[in-house]
Amino acid sequence: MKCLLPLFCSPLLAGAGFAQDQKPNVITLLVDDLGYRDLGCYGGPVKTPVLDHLAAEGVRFTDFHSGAPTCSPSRATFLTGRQHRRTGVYSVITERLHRMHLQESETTIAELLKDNGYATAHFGKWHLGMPVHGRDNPTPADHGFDYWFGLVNGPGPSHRNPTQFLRNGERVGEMKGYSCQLVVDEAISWLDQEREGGEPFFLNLWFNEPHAPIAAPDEIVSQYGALNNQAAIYSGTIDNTDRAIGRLVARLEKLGELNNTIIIYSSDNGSYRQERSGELRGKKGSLFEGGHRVPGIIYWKDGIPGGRVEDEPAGSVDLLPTLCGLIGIEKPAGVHLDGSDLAPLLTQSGNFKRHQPLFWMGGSSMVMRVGDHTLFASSTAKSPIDSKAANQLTEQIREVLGDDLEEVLGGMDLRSRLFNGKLPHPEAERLRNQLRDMYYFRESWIPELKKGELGRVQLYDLSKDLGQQKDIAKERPQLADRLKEQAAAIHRSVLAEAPEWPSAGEPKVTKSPATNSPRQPAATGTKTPADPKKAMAATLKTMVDAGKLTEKESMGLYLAAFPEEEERLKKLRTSEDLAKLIQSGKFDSAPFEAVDLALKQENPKARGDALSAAFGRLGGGVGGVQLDAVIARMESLSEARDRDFAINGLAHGLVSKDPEAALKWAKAISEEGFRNRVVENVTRRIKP
Ligand SMILES: [Ca+2]
Repeated sequence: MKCLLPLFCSPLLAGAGFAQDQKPNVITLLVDDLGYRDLGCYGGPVKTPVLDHLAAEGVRFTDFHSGAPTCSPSRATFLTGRQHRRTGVYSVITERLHRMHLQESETTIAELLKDNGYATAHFGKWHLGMPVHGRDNPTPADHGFDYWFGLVNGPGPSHRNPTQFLRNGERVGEMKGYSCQLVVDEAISWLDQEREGGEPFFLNLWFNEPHAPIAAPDEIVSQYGALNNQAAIYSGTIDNTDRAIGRLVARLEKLGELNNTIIIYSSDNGSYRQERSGELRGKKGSLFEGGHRVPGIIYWKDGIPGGRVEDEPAGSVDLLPTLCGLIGIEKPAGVHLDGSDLAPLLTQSGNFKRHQPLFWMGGSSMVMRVGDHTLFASSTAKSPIDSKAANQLTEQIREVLGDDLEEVLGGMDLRSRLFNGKLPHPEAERLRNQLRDMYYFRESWIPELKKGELGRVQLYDLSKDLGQQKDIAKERPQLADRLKEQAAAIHRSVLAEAPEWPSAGEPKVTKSPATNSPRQPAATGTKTPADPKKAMAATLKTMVDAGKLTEKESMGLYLAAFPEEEERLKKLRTSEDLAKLIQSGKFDSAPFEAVDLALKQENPKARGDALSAAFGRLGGGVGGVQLDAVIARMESLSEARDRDFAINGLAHGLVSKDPEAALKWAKAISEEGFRNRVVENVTRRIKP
């Protein structure tokens, strides 16, 4: 990193702000799930010399906040300067379940800058809705980006050799390297080749790192611990991203653009690793500080006096109005902006005054920040989440993971682990998906949410209690009441403007899915096709759309029933999970041979996967094997654990063969013990 030092040594040019003839370029760098105590300059354990230098030469905020404690809503606020619910984004978006997306009517930073003569480009994760799963969602191009190289959400299968990138809507295919480096490669190549000379540019780089599933080069990970240590890999992804940003900064300098570029760095929410929130309470997903207090660095050599640490509370909600202030352009007309213009603070050219308190919303709760105080208020809207059922599912997952639990957790608590990355165990992963679906926001809940008023409150004084341990609402009733009234007015204003989305249970197909959607073996139309393959595909598609199966499960079931389809589907090369299944060779032998093959596996996970797959195939009726013979083979398994996998696979197979008849078949099993367990498993699959 020594080569970077000279970059930061040029003297501050005359006068701060507004004096440039040439409008400044803008680069926003957003990382995914990085916590308050990750970066070197924020007292974290990761070596981040590039960001440390940007912070040292710019303004480093100590009290900076993402727009929400989770991805999609935070990103909606980042681009619009508005509370995400006003923009249509209530919660994390999954197109499979949701119609919601960043509404096309919103004015984004990209549109604003484009209207003011900027060339605009987006690189990396999007997660604001894409035209996949039959949705008719706008793309980054519809939100003001001339060029985009992006992702619906994750890079798949991890940060290493990602497969999910799209370039201007076209699938790119598997790429070699790490996501952060590829995102920067593309940005550099855009700078070198795509932009027309002369006009200022806006680059929006939204990195995947350090969101799970994680991967970083061994030589970097080894600086933080063992190569299989999750915390070390996590740190490695942040270090790797710092190096990638270093390459971009170096290129800007080479192009002579660095000093007149506003560079903004932040994270979309807190870390999923509690220790990386430092002394803050909560982490990703929480409305406590650990969920949304994140690094915030703003650098502009020519326009912002640097070398400052700023304690004023601020956040990514302020970015759009701040860019308007710094560049000297008009804010979008007729739009309520929740953020304030930080330019007077940054350029030291006047007094900064926030026009409305910072606040965050999630589920049916709201948090507002005024001075040193944070007020928590829960809405009277009734939550649709069945927490008892959720707890039961969590316990089931714990049981299924058994002895593998510690390894799977990798130092995280179970609940956090369940919301961050797949589980390397088919039954546990199925249960995890079921649990996750329970927590997904349901658009059908919006009318109830809109009816809700603010109810119970908690009050914390951050000046004395940064860890938010002591609720002082009862000690300071007048303050609590006054703040609650203020919060209630904001709450009403947001929900009055927030759009309603029709429930997504009946997907409306108005546009072909984009090329990144794993091409499912699905038929369209409502008529039941006569072809058994198409019929099964249609049934599976319905179950996936209804959230009863994951895509991976549906693909596995389809192949279990029609193994001859492997070659054809392999050629499509559209699903990493499918490729993995095929490469495993589990479907390449006859059903009973596959069982024998599975039992030769010593690795417990591989053995379980293979047994599940083999019995799935048998249950799906491959080779016309009678159910009695399948049960006999299952009974002959001596290990209880093996039988569990077999039962799970068989239930899969039965449901795949004919979801309607699966229960009947299961009930026809003569051996009582197995019958009960298969029936229970089948029932869970068809009525989650
Ligand atoms: Ca995130």
